[in-house]
Order: sequence, then structure tokens, then C-alpha cells
Amino acid sequence: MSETKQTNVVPVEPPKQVNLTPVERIKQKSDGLRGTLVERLQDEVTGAISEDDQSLVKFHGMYQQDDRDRREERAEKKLERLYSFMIRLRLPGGFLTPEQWIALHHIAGENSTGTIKITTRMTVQLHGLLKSRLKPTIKAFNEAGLDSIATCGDVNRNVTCAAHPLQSEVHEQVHAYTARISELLKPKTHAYYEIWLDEEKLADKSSEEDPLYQDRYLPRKFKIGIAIPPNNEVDVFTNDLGLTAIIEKKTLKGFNIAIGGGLGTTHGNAETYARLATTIGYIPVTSGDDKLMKAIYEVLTIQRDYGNRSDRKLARLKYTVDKYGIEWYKEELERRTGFRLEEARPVSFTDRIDYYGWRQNHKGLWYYTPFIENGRVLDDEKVALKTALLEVAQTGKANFRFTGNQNLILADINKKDKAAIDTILEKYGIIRHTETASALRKNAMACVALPTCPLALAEAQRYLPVLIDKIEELVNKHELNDENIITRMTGCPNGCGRPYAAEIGFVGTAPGHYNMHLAGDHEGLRLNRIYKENLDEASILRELDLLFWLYRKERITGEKFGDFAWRQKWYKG
Ligand code: SRM
Ligand code: SF4
Repeated sequence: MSETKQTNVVPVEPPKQVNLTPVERIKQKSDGLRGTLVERLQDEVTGAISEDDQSLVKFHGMYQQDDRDRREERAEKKLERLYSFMIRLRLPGGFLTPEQWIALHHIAGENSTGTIKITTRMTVQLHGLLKSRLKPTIKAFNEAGLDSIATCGDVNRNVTCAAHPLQSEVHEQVHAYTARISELLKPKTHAYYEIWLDEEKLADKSSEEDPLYQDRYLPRKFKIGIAIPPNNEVDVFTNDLGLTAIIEKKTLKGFNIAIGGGLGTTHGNAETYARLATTIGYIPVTSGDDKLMKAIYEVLTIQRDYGNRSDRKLARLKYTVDKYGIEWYKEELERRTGFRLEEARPVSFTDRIDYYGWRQNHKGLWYYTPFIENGRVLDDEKVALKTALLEVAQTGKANFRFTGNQNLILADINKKDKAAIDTILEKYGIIRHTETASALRKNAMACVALPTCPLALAEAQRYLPVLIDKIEELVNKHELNDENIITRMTGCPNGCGRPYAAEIGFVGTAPGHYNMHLAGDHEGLRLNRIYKENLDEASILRELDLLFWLYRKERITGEKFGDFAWRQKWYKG
């Protein structure tokens, strides 16, 4: 493969950045993301921080929110909104030791609502932290070897990777790339350590000069995921940059590289759309991975230089790719890296499932995947999940690995310790809870939405379980109980629960109303399409009753619901 620079590239000058969005100005004058955060944290008059600082605090892994359930009551009493913060951890590849889980459990109890929320990107969020609890929380996380740097904001976010070591004998080798990529793309500013951990101010700020992010960071958030075929639980093609591990004869050979995935859309804005990433080539790693890391880095620099900074709705990489063309992006990448990408290797995905229950890997280690509805770890009337997981962690015998389906895996358990873990899981009813959950429920997920998400137009994680109860009745009626139908719901079109990559996707439009999307596949290679708009619950159930009846009657043997729907001609537009 030629090492020479491309000659056939027609360079395009980076666009003149005019009409910059206000966030661009905030980033640029933020003094390395410091803003006035130190002062605002000390202000006891309000539970909030300034608007500019709200943009900056995201880069430190936090969002200012308020309890939307209590807005009206607070307004009547002429009180300010009940402000609190959400904090999201940086966990490349979604991994915690048992000691870290114990720390997380206690930090959640002491500082937040207590619920540990496993996200669709393999990390955890805590909600409801008062401003005064932010620093103690970050300090406690720091003591546990954890941080929340760059989990939000216009930077590279938490890097995801196929979670289950069963997926390959070189899983750990592939997984190790998440930490390396995360480190490579971490902002250089020391602000996090100064603001939250009271470290000394840098006398010489030259060490935080950031050749990648410079002073305006990226135009928008940036996401990277790594898949290990045949399972695509990370939904690799929904990422700005998706890497697919190519493994031959139990050896990691390299990665296919895909760019331009992203799901966020805006109701009524036809310029926005969901897009799956396009594969542009392959990079071998057998004789070192400098090229891979260089290519990843330069994909970001191109987006930094060419991405749209005047409209945040059109600023993700997918729009840059479509504006300049995929071939242009590839050639610009080759020009910047100084090497050509090889032809993408063939890959085959079969599903995106979690492997529930007990499984054993090639080394004889055991893994238990419990069912955690919508990633919410708490004790409720059905099951004392949080207590059970604490007790498992206290044995020190299981690691915690998060999946891209908002679940976790109790992992890397030695044969001799399996019985002890199993006893705890039995004692708290986790095994029964997991075994009795329907296939439909186990393949469903919902984003957070109300009451904390400021962008939610409708309920999601609080409502989907109730809707699933009712859909289960239809599934039973049409004898489809064994079908792993992938159902996903979000409270707005931003797509946090990846509803556009579901067989049945519900996207909130208004309280109690959802657009219904149909016909995604099991492999994550096809986006669904809008089927009907603005349905209430009764209409959703009526439609599904009919669709399931048709599916049962007319499907081809072995055909999945999404594939069946894809064959039909029901769609708008
Ligand atoms: Fe998301 C914004 C929650 C995964 C697309 N997302 C938000 C915010 C922070 C709302 C906000 O901006 O104020 C939500 C916080 C709610 C809360 O109260 O906690 C939020 N997103 C989530 C999580 C927690 C959903 C979940 O239930 O698991 C996921 C956290 C992932 C993580 O650990 O980093 C989450 N968000 C996603 C995904 C799925 C993915 O990445 O695999 C997407 C679609 C993929 C993509 O990025 O295109 C996604 N979130 C968005 C968008 C739309 C971005 C766009 O390009 O238009 C927004 C809104 C925004 O950025 O302006 C958003
Ligand atoms: Fe909030 Fe919308 Fe994301 Fe759901 S999809 S968490 S409602 S931004």
C-alpha cells in the first residue's frame, strides 16, 4: 500500500466561519472551559449557574436540569425551579471494578436521587445532584479512580465497545482501544482538576495548549463506537466514527472505519435527518496501530475545520460528510494522514442482543447478564436490584461491564466463585426477574426523558414499561412470544435510545403522543421509516394489533418483524 500522499485530491478551503453560534463564543472566551464556574458554584442564592457556564459545565460531564414534575408547583409558590445536575461518567468501553461499583452505589445514595442510570453509551449517569453536592461527588469519584471529563460537550464522548468477552477471544485487545482513543482525544485543559478537585492553578498554561480542539473545540458532539462482529450491540453505524474489528483466526487484524453516523433530528426541520455511517476503508494493526490512531485523530480535525459552526442543528459530522461528499472526506483524510485506506474487509453482523443469564467464555470465566429495565438500577417493588448488585460487588468476585443496550454484565467470575454470586442473585430474585421477563421487554429500551431531560416532549423510560405490558398482550394474542422484536422509545426526536435503528421505534411528539417508526433490522444495518405520526396509546395498540396479525399471517419462515415490515409499502414519503 502506497505511503505517498494523495495527488488527486482537490483541496477545498475550510469554510469561512461567519455567523457563529453563541456557543462558539462561549467556548472561545472560556479560558480553557473555566468560565465563571468557580464563582457560580459558591453562589448560594440560586441552585443554578449562569447560562454561559451551563454550556461549559457539559464539557466537565454535567448538565444543569430541573425537576419538570415540580415546575408548576414551584411557579405557584413563586420559587425558582428546582435546579439540580446530572453527572455522566467517562468509562471507555463501560467497565467498573467491584470496588468502583461500591463507590458509585454510595456516591449515588449520598448525593443524587440514588438511582444509577446505565446509558445507551455504556456508562452511568446520576441525576438530581444539588449544586453544592457537585464538588464532593467529583472528589469521591476521583478517589475511586473515576472522572466525568468530556462525557458531554463538543468533544469526543464516551467510547463504546462490544461489551461481552464472549464475542471474541481477543476481546480484551479490542476493548483496550477504547481507553487509548479516549485518552488520545481528551481535551488538554487542566480546568476540571482546578474547578472540581481544587488542584493548583497552572503557572504555565502552555501545557494545556490543545492542537486538536484548539480554543473552539469541535462544532458539535462526537461519538466513536467499536463493534466486534457478529454482534453489533454498540450500533456501530450510528456513531460519527464507527470501527469494526476484523478478526481472523483469533487474531485482531485491523479495523474497518466508517464515518458520518448520527441519529438526532428535529421535528419540522427537514434539513435534519438520521444517518448510518458509511464505511470508507480498512486499516491493519498487525504491525502497529499508529496509522489507526492517526486516522481517528484526523477524522476529528477535518470535522473541526469543516463542520458547521453557524447552526448547531446541522453541525454533526454526518452533515459535513454529506455537504462535501464521502469521497472528498476520505481523500482529505488520506491527505492529512499521508497514507491510503485499504479496501474495507467483508463483515457479517447477526444481531444486537445482550446474552442474558449465565454464559462461560473460552477461558472458563463466567458472566451473568441480568435484565435491567431501561438501565435503571434501583430497588423497587418488583426487585431489589441495587441491593443485590451491591452485595455482588462486596464479594469482590465480579467486574461490572456495561452494554450498549443499557444493561450490565457481572463479569470475569471464576468458576469457584460462581455459586456464591448465583446465591445472591437468587436471594434477591434477580434470576427469576431475568428469566420471566418477556423477549419483547428484554429487547426494549427507552431514553431518560421526563422528569429531568429539558428536551423531552413526552415520557419514555417511565412509560415504556407500561406500554410494553399492553403490547405483551398483543404479542401473546398473536403467538409471537418468542420473537426478539427490538422496540425503542424516546421522548423527543434527538434519538438517545436509538429509536430509528429499532424494528419498532416510538419518538415523542407531545405528552402521550409518539411517531411510530417501523422496519429497522436486527443487525443495525438499516434505519427504520416513519409509519404513522402522533399516535396516542390506543392508536399505537390498534396499529400493532393489525401489524402483528399481518406478520403472523404473511411472514416468510424465519422472517423478523422488521424485515417483514420493510417488505411492505406502508410508509409515508
Ligand atoms: Fe442523548 C441530548 C440523554 C445517548 C442524541 N441526551 C441529551 C440530553 C443531555 C439532553 C440535553 O441536551 O439537555 C439528555 C439527558 C437526559 C437526562 O436527563 O439524563 C440525553 N443521551 C442521553 C442518554 C442518557 C439516554 C439514555 O437513556 O441512555 C444517553 C447517554 C449516552 C452517554 O452515556 O453518553 C444518550 N444521545 C444518545 C444517543 C445514542 C448513542 O449515542 O448511541 C443519541 C443518538 C446518536 C447521536 O448522537 O446522533 C443521542 N442526545 C442526543 C441529541 C441529538 C444530537 C444531534 O445530533 O442532533 C441531543 C440534543 C443535543 O445534543 O442538542 C441529546
Ligand atoms: Fe431527552 Fe430527547 Fe434524549 Fe430522550 S431523546 S433523553 S427526551 S433529548
